[in-house]
Amino acid sequence: MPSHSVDGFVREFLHELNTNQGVMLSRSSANDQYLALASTVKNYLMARWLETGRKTRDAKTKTVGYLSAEYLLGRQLDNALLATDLNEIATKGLALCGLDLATLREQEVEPGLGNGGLGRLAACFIDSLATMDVPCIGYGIRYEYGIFRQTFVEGRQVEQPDTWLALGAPWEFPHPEASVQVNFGGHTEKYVGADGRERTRWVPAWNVLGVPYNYMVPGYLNGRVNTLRLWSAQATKAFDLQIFNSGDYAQAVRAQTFAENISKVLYPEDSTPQGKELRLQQQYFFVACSLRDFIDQELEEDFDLHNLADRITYQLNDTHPVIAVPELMRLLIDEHDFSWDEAWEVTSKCFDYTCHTLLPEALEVWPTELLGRLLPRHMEIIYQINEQFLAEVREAFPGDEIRARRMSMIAEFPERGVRMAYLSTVASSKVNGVAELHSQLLRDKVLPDFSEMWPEKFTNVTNGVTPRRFVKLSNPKLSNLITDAIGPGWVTDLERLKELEPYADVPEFKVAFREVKAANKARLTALLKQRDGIDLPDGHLLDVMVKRLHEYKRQSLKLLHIVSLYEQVLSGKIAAADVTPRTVVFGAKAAPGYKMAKDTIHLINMVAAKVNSAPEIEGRLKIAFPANYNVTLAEKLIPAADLSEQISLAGMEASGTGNMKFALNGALTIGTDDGANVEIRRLVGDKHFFLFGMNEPQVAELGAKGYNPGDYYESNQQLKATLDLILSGHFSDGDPHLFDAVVYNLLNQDRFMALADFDSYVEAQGKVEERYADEEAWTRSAILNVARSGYFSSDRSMRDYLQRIWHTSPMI
Ligand code: 26V
Repeated sequence: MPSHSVDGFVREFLHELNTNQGVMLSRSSANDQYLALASTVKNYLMARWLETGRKTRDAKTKTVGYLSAEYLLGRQLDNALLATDLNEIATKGLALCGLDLATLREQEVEPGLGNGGLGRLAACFIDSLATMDVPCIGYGIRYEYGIFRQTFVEGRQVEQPDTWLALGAPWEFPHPEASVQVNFGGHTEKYVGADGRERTRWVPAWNVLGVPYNYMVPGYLNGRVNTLRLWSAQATKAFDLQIFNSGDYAQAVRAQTFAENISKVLYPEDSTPQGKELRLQQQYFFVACSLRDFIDQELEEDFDLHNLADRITYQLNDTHPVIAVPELMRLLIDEHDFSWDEAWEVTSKCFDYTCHTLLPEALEVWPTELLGRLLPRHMEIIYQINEQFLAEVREAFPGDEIRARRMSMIAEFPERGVRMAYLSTVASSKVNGVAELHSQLLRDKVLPDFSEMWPEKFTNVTNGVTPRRFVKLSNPKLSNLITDAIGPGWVTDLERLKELEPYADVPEFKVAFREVKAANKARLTALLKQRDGIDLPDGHLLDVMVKRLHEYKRQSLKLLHIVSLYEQVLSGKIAAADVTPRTVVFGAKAAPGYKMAKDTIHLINMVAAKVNSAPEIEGRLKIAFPANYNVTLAEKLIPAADLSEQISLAGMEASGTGNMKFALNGALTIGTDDGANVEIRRLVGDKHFFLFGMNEPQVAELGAKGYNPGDYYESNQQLKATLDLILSGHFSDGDPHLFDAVVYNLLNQDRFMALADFDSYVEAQGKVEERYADEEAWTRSAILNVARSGYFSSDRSMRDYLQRIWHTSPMI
């Protein structure tokens, strides 16, 4: 390992600059310098990485195989510097070279290989496992283009490709020599083996290569470096041969492109599965590579696969990787001569499933026509698993044929399709939701028959977030304040934040806490100015709603609140001087095909243009909507926030993880009784959380009774005035119909009951303003939010999975 000294660091850095980038310092670009710096830091991690691999292989313990189609990693450099404790040395060393670490950091384009919560959770989990010294391999896809870059053109979202690899990819280690072949299409044949047993042979029609790219996953100051292995698709030799033989060069090159398309781009939809063939190809591609990789590369050559479950436990991050189940069956039966029962015995011990949603339309169902065409052998195996499972159902519930049909993995309407959540549930040892309420609703509403049949299969693991990235790295000033008060142990033992509780009543601490918040706001102000040309006013309550744009998350409710305040000032119902100075920050990407979400973004931007320049408001209300919300921006935004908006319709947000990040950074939450909000409120205390709106049973009741949003419009004058102002064309340059789709959707349908919760929301915002006016009381609440949120560390989530699901433990 290079030496932990400034001199040693400088030597290493200049060496990398000269030999890797091939430039001398005086001629190097900022990108050269960033790439050399990344290589330098990697060198410090290398020995630990190799040693981790050796140690884990030798110990022959159980590894966690985290299977996820998404990893929303965020920038790597800072995290690597933190894990190696090199920040200070790097700062000094670079300064000796006349360079500034902060400038080089800005060069990095974050790997945005995920859509939102689910992908970010995967990134937090692998960070925690490394920090807790648990062997884990994260498996996924190396998308050439991650989540699109969002820009606004005249207030409308426009998507640009995310070219995260364009300027070099210093964090990855490709291993083409360890490529894996993946087959697709064709048909199956029956034949009789040498032992007289009937066998099946899959005769595929085409194949691609999966090339593994390894990424380091460093634990925090503990010497462990786990691996994230992402697969990239490449054409196989067969394609090259075609080029050689067929003479149709152009056709052959097109075929090559076809193969490489598989890992080309992340699908930006995260709620309505499009049933696209390419997406199914992606899912099978990375899962087939990952299973083969573990067996071939990680296990001893003579390992008896009957004992596979002793060495790996696969976690299915939603249903996206569940095709791994029939794939493992196929490997064991067709390639390793297992009987069906032997194969099922092993397979059913290897998988556990996490569900991340409750929206019925987000549950994946693959048409049998498509699945059968792309993966004929897997389709057969799924039918057979289903048959075996339905026999079990009939035995457990004799005569209840309706139930058996309900529980079938094969849906008959609107077309024949495989219900991937059912397959996941049947094949898994444990099924978990991601917050207490969500797990309960999963049992009661999504999978009631299954939880009745196997009550012990269902469990909850409440999500968490990594305190390394989302406190220590993103909020260094708060981190120092905490460490000064209670010592540094909290970074890996977040429940110790409890020790801060008494400080909520210590005047000097409260002053220092406010200074931290003010400094974080100043940092954000500078960033938004430079990044987006946005001016954040001083002294405002900073009210932040950042998350994917979805109707169920109700960005429209937040918008109605702003428009309502604005309308009251315009119409003279309240004086501008009586409005609490407030800046609302939105950050949100909409799926490119999600019209309502895109219209909502447009509306927010149009309202912003009007409100921000209205002289009547006297600068007391401001909307900021920086484009392209991502992990990098979150790290600056969250530490600056006063108020965290978590306002989904109760029963819709599985957990939320942004809510946890805000609380840990000293923002107060205004939120519904939904997802992990329930647990946040219970832990931080009622008084320090602004609850509003219907709870889940009330939502269900109103839905059953028949919800009519028009009633709320007619009976609530302020709500009416607010919607009428939008309908008048006030925000749409006089075109009164521009936002008809959004407004009439609220008035006529309002599936997520924003109008029903409007009054209660506005009332709760009143309480926010009251508390904010009392600086001491607000600070006290904010400190208590930090002190009482230690439970939401992803280290705790990982401990729960280890004990209750994976039955394994850290390496000693
Ligand atoms: C679903 C789909 C559906 C098919 C099209 C592609 C696609 C891609 C991703 C997803 C997953 C969406 C589910 C999701 O992200 N759920 C979020 O998971 C978070 C972590 O558990 C949780 O905090 C959020 O409440 C939940 O919405």
